[in-house]
Amino acid sequence: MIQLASSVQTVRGACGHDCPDTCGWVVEVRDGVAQTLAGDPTHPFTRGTLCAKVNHYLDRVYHPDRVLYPLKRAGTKGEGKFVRVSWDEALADIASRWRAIVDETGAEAILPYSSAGVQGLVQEASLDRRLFGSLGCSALDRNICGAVAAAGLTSTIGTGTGIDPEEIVHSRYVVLWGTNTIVTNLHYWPFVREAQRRGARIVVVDPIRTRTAEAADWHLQIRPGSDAALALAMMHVIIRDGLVDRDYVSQYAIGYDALVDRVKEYAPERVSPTVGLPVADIERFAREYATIQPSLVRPLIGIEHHRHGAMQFRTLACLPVLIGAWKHRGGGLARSTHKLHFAVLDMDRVKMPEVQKPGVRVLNMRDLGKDLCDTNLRPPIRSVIVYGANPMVSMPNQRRIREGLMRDDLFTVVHDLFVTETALYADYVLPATSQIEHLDLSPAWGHLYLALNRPAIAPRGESVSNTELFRRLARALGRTEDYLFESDESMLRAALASGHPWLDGITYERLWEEGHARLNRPEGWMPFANGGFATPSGRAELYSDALREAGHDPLPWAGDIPSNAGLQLITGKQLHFLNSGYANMERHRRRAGELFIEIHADDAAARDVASGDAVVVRSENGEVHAVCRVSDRVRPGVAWMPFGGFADAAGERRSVNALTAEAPTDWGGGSGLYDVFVEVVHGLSHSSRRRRSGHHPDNMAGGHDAQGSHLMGIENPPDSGD
Ligand SMILES: Nc1nc2c(c(=O)[nH]1)N[C@H]1C(S)=C(S)[C@@H](COP(=O)(O)OP(=O)(O)OC[C@H]3O[C@@H](n4cnc5c(=O)[nH]c(N)nc54)[C@H](O)[C@@H]3O)O[C@H]1N2
Ligand SMILES: Nc1nc2c(c(=O)[nH]1)N[C@H]1C(S)=C(S)[C@@H](COP(=O)(O)OP(=O)(O)OC[C@H]3O[C@@H](n4cnc5c(=O)[nH]c(N)nc54)[C@H](O)[C@@H]3O)O[C@H]1N2
Ligand SMILES: [Mo]
Repeated sequence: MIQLASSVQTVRGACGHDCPDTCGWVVEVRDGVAQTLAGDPTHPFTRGTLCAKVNHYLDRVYHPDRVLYPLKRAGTKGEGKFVRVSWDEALADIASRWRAIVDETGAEAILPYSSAGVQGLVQEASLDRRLFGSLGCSALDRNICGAVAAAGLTSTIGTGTGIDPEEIVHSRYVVLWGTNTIVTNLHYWPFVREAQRRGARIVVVDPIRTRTAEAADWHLQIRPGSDAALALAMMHVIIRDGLVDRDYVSQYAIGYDALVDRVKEYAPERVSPTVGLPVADIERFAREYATIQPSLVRPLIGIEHHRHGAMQFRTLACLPVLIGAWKHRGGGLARSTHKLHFAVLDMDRVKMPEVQKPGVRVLNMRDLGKDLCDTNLRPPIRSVIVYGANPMVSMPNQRRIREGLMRDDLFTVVHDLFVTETALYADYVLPATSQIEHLDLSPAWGHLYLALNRPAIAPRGESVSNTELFRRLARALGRTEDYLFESDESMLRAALASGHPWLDGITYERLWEEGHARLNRPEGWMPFANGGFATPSGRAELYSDALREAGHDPLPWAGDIPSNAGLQLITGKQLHFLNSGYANMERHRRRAGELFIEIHADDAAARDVASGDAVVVRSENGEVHAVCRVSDRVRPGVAWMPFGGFADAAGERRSVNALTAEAPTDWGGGSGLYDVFVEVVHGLSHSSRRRRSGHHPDNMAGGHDAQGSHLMGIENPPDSGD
């Protein structure tokens, strides 16, 4: 620690939120109390600024509603009445309930349910995998985010990642394809701007005119779910006009001739109504993309939440192959860097697959409601422990999840910092530490900097980190194996000791001193400049036997694009919330405003609703109350609602996932969250719900939250929202 004054210390850490930026931060602590938390100016990605949420992270740490002690349910499930109990009492009760379940129905009746609420090497997934894995509990397919994108890309290029995203500055044509960089990946924006400054054209493909689309050089407002059709039309033009890199394709790809046949069906004239773009735009986009090199496709996850999500990503991945974009520095495709970190760290040493019982059943996280309510499931789920996740808000079919969590015979434990929408249904709520109260190593999915998160203050109240919780549970269950009690530091050191050259010189001690280090990717690293795709054939697979064998179309395909009488509802990330988080904080709720739905003027007129009207939004699965916003950010036939932990206007904490269904994707195990169609009708208290004006539609930062926005290269910070 750097000693500033006798009792003031500064401690470096890293943000643990589920976000590609994984910012480095510096916490100033006086007498054991954190005074300030600011972006680390030495971190090349963070550049000294945080974001509209984490600027207020200390308000979360010291929030009066923090759960500081174990709580036991005192009312009915969902009612939110709890009493404080000791850790000993809670642990003893949980252990005895679990022992009984294991004896009666086997450990598979217990479902550990976690997501990426805390991202980090040991807090996200380590001792839990060892404990629950060795008990033989049901395993969880954690595929709601990124897995479908990765699976789709992998079928074409053998990986879900691509070039180092920082290489974008060498690109001359950048396609932000289904990603809202300014809102979800803010610290990447300066790199996009730098590319633009050096002459790159920035194109956004998104059905919504997001802040990012507004800031780009060109916005292609595509129909949702039709990206593969657009990519196929581009390939049609590229092939028709002789813009294929024949050398690259013949050396490093397979299936070219089959692709040529396939794209014949996708002439721009035919595709235009499907994608909702003029023929001239498709032609121009294809030609610019192919001829202005290096060109870069940058998707994150927006496209994957559709029933053909994997096929869409697989199809996108054909584009840079066809034009040989991988040969140019800054060219190709750049998506999550998750794999680059986790491939070099020794993750087996952390998760210890060898102690995990093989052959246990695997349940998909998106199916939580379905599985909890399934009376035919053998064994039934009799207990669920939720940590780092808030499925009542974030998983599809909220009504069914609630129905499941209401079951009298379900024993539910939730470990979190707050009594979340999910924790309301718990038998026990156990207090979790915040990121400034525990140790972790923080790999990033948006860049190559690996950071060490050092605890800056002691755990508040009786809160414990995830790893400490699992040690306590193991002890309460009478387990004695050393591997269940390994310290955080020991696991982190072991993970760093993989011997991988990209980790050379990146030691625990160095990270302790410097806070972060960039993986040693070689200067000018271009993973596929000379082929080397990790597919079954070793080449980029424009035609895939593996897909054919798995029962999918072996060639890129547009999919059957959903259509329906209603409005297709896209729900997306927003500035003031981090997934379900921050909705419990007054200032963030105020800035985000009431739950709203944006629809186009034509659709509003057809339904006789106007901006400010209270409306009920209905799908086949459920309904939520919202305020109507008539907006030209959306195209006719498409509606947008913000995803997050809102209390809906009826005050029932219904989230947008009250409208969605479990609907699996083609492959990759995700959910077609955005394939839902809704209707909008007048709500009850119509006149009383006239909206205040002044909220920017994209929840863009303003006022104090815009702090540092000039550094991010965002001009004209919009209105403040309050
Ligand atoms: N402020 C903030 N930042 C966040 C988060 C947050 O909640 N708040 N969440 C974090 C998480 S967990 C994630 S995964 C990332 C996600 O980061 P992104 O992938 O950038 O964000 P999303 O909002 O999921 O989707 C991106 C865009 O995809 C568009 N989209 C939807 N359907 C389609 C389609 O069919 N085609 C095309 N072309 N575009 C489509 C949406 O309109 C949206 O603008 O953000 C992270 N960062
Ligand atoms: N309709 C719709 N649904 C979506 C999406 C969408 O765009 N639209 N996006 C999807 C995506 S991309 C994602 S990633 C998921 C996110 O879904 P979740 O992962 O369920 O959402 P989070 O809000 O990130 O939940 C994290 C929880 O972890 C808690 N937490 C934070 N730190 C710790 C810790 O150290 N220990 C413990 N025990 N708990 C901690 C937080 O307080 C919070 O309650 O939602 C998905 N659902
Ligand atoms: Mo996500």
